[in-house]
Formats: sequence, C-alpha cells, structure tokens
Amino acid sequence: MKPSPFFRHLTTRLLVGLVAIMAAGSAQCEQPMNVLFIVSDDLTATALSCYGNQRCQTPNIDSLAELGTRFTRAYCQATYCGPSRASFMTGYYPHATGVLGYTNPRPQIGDRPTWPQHFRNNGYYAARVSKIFHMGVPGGVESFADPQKTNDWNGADDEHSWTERFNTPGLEWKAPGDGETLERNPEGKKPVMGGNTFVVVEAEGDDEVHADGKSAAKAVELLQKHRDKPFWLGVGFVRPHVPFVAPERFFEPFKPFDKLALPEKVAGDWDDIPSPGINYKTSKNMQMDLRRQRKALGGYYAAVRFMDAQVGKVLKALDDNGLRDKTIVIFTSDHGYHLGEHDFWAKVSLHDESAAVPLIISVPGKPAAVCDSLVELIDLYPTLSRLCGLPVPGHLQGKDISALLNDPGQQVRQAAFSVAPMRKAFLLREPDWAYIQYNEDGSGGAELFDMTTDPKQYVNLASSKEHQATVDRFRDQLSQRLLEVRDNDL
Ligand SMILES: [Ca+2]
Repeated sequence: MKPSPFFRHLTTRLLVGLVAIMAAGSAQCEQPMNVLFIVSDDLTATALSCYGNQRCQTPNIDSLAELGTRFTRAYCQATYCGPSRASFMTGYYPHATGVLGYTNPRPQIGDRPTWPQHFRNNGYYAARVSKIFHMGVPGGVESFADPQKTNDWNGADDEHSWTERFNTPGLEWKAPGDGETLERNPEGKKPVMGGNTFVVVEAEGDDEVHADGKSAAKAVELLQKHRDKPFWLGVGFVRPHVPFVAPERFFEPFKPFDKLALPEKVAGDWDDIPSPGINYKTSKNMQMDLRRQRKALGGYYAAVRFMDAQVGKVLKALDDNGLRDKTIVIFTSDHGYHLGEHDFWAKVSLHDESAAVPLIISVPGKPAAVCDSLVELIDLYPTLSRLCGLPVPGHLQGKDISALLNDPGQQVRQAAFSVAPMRKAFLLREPDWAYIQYNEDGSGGAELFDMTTDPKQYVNLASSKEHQATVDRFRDQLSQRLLEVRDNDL
C-alpha cells in the first residue's frame, strides 16, 4: 500500500524539521572559537613574574599563565619589530619574504591571506587595536594625538587583514610628569625627548592618558560589541617599548631605583664576543652610569606593570561578557630585550634575553601546563587555524603546535631559528646549545654557548677546538635551514 499524500507530506515535513534541528545543534556545537591575540612591544620574558622575575610582579599575565600553556622556549623570528611582526602575521620567515626592515609585507605575499585575514575570509570579524604590524613608537603614537592625523598613520599595517582597525593616541614622552632622558645625557642637560631613546616619565593622571590605557578601553568595548559572533581580535600594547612612561603609581614598587639589582658585570665579558655581537645599545655607548642603568631598569619594570594592568582589563572583559570558554587567548611579545646583561640594552642581539619571547596560549577546556618544547612565533598562524577548525594554508612555514596543548611533553622541532638582519646575524637555538653566526658564510664570526652550564651566555665556545665539531654541525645546519626557508611559493 502506498502512503497517502498527507502521510508523505507529514514525513517530508518531519524529515526537514529533523535536519534543521540537527543542523542547528551541530552549528551550536561547532561555534568556532574566538581568538584574542595580545602582543606587547619589546617585552622580555625575564621581566615577568610567571617567568621567574622576583622583582617585577605581573599578576594579570600570571593569571593567564595559570590557565593556559606557558612556553619556556618560544623564539621570535627576528629580534626587532618590523620583520618579527611581518613574519608571524604572514606565516613566512623574514628570509622568505625578504621583509627585513620596517615595511608592509603585502607586496611580497600578493593575495595570500595574513593570519587575521584568513580568519576574516572564513567569516570572522577581524580587528586590531593599536600596533600589530610594525608601527613607529613613540613617533606613530604621538602623531595619533593630533586628531587631524588619526587616520593617516597606520605604520606598516596591512588594511586587507582587517574588518576594522583602531589606532590609539598617546602623549608618550610629552606626558606631563617627572621625566628624565637617560641615554647619551651624562651632563643631565638634555630635555626629555622623543625617538628611540631611553627616557623615563613618571606621568601625572590616569591610565587613559596613554595609548595602552586607551587600547585596553577600546578592546573592552569591542569584546562586548562582538561577543555573539566569531572574532579575531588583536590588541597591541606599545609598552614597555621606550619611552618608559606610565602613571606614577606604577613606579612606586621599584623605588628607590638605587636599590634595584643590575645583572652581574663580568670582567672581560666582551673579549670573546665578535664585534657585530656587541649590541647596538650598551651602557658604554649610551653613556649611562650605574644610577641611570638602575633607573632604566625601574622605568622598564614600571612600563611592564602598567602594560600588565591593561592586560588585566581585557581579560576581565572576557569574563564579564561570558567569553572565557569561547575564546583562545594568546599573550606574547614581538621579541625580547636586554636589561643590562653584558651591559647590553634593548633588542637586536640574538642572546636569549632578546631572541626568546614570553608565550602563553590559553585554550578553553585544555589543562594548564608548562611546555619546554622549542616553538616559534611563526607557529601561531597554523596552530590557531587548526584549533579553530579552519583549513591550514599549505604555504605556511611554521608548524601546527596544537598537539603540545594536549601533551606538553612532546618536542616539535630540533632547533628554533631567529635572525637579526641588520647585523646579518642568525641564531639556531637547541635545548642545550645556542649558536649565533654573523654573515651567511660565517665570516663575521660566531658564538656558541652551552646553555646547560652557561645559561647567561658568558663563555663563547666557538673558537674552542674541543667544540669545533659542534660549530661545524651548526654551520651546515644553518645553511640547510636558509635553503629550506628560501624554498617557498613566493
Ligand atoms: Ca618591538
């Protein structure tokens, strides 16, 4: 007997209804995770309490580390802003794109999507607040303070990456308060000044006098506004990049500055470092006496504390909007920073203080962990694509490290790779060894450190006969690594 038309109609309606319910249920289950990417500027992991700093407490970043996976051996791909950011945003190494300076990588990558653009192409709202690609600090931030220029100054930003982008102005070194120029100012006669120079300003007023305070407020607003649909939100904090400016209360924990302990000074420390390995900023060429060095350290720490407080506001907004269990949170920096080790200051160096970065990834539902595998910032793009269920573009040069979030005991690579193009310098970092080479053919010299016995990198073993085989192995490995990096689809 054939079913009656009414019965057939009913069956069809039921089936359609059932399919709709299943589809809705599955859409609900597979609601993609949001991405909140927080990147600080010029932040060394050694300044964070969750990475062992006893003096500079960073409770908000620590709270994220307590929930997520904290990576102890994460490395940037270049030790200054421009090429580092271009690398992790595009998924290519600096020597693949040739973006070794401070430019937008779009001409090199053509129509290949950047990390947030890939998410945008897959239905995400993608936005940045402040500095994600390279942007001058303090120059760019200052120019935003002029309302006429707010939309004119996007640095080396890539507009195709974003649904929306927001620049945040700040007074930087011009902020009213107690300021001092520390660098190349031995007579104390220079005024407080702008540019890439060591200036400390204990500022009057509240957090929102400053770009990072405004960035946190904008991020809080965006999290609330976009909480119902998938988002990739990049929040760039410009501190602790110079100038070391923050509301004055953030300086209090570090006073008197004269009581701050500087890194150990070792006689003859520079004698075994090849000349391109002496950093571009040193206590000597910056003409900073011990008082100024200690104040620079205190100023940096105050800037870190201030940035940490802004991170806290953004994390609180996740909780306030019920987003914590729907959002993967990443905290990192574009590279590290020297705070007086070897009498070096700032970035560019390929020693660990400068080439290593803090990296915390918090994924809802995954256990808190500490992971010692060597990882690279270039791994973020493929890893977050995987974690959010998006296709992982085949041309990306980083690794999907998502397995480490389930099993932090795994190792994903033998050596991390970083470069300082302005020095023609290269780093291969293994768990037990750090190898630094100047010039591709090694003609500028090399440094080899046994990181198990000499983690502060005081004894360069590159010229020792005993370690010649290790140096030879690294030199070959570096040539091979550069070949691999240059073998790409660009
Ligand atoms: Ca930077």
